[in-house]
Amino acid sequence: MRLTKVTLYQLEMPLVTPFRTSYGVMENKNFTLIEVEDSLGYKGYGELEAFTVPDYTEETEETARIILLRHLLPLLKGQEIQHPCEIRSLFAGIRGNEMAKSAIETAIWDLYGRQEGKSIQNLIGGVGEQVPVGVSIGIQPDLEQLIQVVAAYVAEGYTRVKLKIQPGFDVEPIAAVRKHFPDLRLMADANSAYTRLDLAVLKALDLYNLEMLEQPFGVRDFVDHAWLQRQMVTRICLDENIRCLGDVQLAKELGSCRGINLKLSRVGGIQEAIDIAEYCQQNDLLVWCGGMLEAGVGRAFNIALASRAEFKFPGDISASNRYFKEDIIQPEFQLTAGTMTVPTADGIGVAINWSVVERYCLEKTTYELRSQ
Ligand code: OSB
Ligand code: MG
Repeated sequence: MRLTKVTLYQLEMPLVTPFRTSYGVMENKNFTLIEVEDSLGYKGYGELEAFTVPDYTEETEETARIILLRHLLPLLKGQEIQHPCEIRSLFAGIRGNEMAKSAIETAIWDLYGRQEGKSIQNLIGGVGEQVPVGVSIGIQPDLEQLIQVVAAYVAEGYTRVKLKIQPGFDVEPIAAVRKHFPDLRLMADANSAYTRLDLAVLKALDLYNLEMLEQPFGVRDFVDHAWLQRQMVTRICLDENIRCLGDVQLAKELGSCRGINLKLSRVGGIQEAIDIAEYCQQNDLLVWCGGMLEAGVGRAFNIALASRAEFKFPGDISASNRYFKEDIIQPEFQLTAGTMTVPTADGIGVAINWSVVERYCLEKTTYELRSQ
């Protein structure tokens, strides 16, 4: 394929409920929908998932758009692409900026799938019709509301619940949820809010039969996480630390964790995500699919990825209506008996709902890739 044009749709979509983590509160999902087009007229779609504020990772939706327009798209000019697996090496000279890379890499996978008449699931080696999923729940104003929110998601059928924690909202909420839901598959995500000084609080979480404790320490703290894992029974899982396969290998060698939250946008795209999944499988790390509050296009890639055999734990992949009043795709993703159905049509297997895109679009930018 030879790409001719890339269109960026900058969107702002209100979340149905604000999402609070230890970083702060998100009320909208600001992201860019990427459309790539080739010389035969085929199109493909990807999402740029970087958040508005550089707290979760260094990239923001703005910086990632700049990297994309000034540094990544120019590398595609005049390129004859045989297969999307070539994109990673094409971008290798640009350091970091994984979410910018992933946005365009995934869009090219979608275009390739549509051209070849194959689904993303099929192209990347996924199997099965359904993937079991969980839900990630933001920090709530009080314990009563927390229990209500958990009860509502459990009633909907989510098979695993992740609670956001932070200093002052940790052992108590976990204990309360565990008391109300003795058999629930439960885990906690601290989003880097703790340090070594909080050992007593973190060790207290060992009492609640948690599936995992996600990212208690800072994003470079491989050594501190290893120190903590040696003292905790609960499986530690890394999220923010993991940007590439090398980070996973480092974590494994040091013993920093026993689980990996894998987000393809955080590791630069599908190719790197597959390598990480394979490494985790071979090295006894529990790998599972995380989320970035994606809209439908990003979600479609996550579902396809989570259908690979290495993924044996329910992902942070909830239904469209858990995030948005209306999604940018048709049909929307729905929860069926605690699972999401993997699309089987060409590419991501869902159509763009253009009236929704138009409603939430703040700005549209077109980039021409024709070489002359
Ligand atoms: O740490 O996984 C995280 C959302 C925003 C920032 C960080 C995280 C999250 C989630 C969302 O947990 C999971 C989802 O998309 O449902
Ligand atoms: Mg996390």
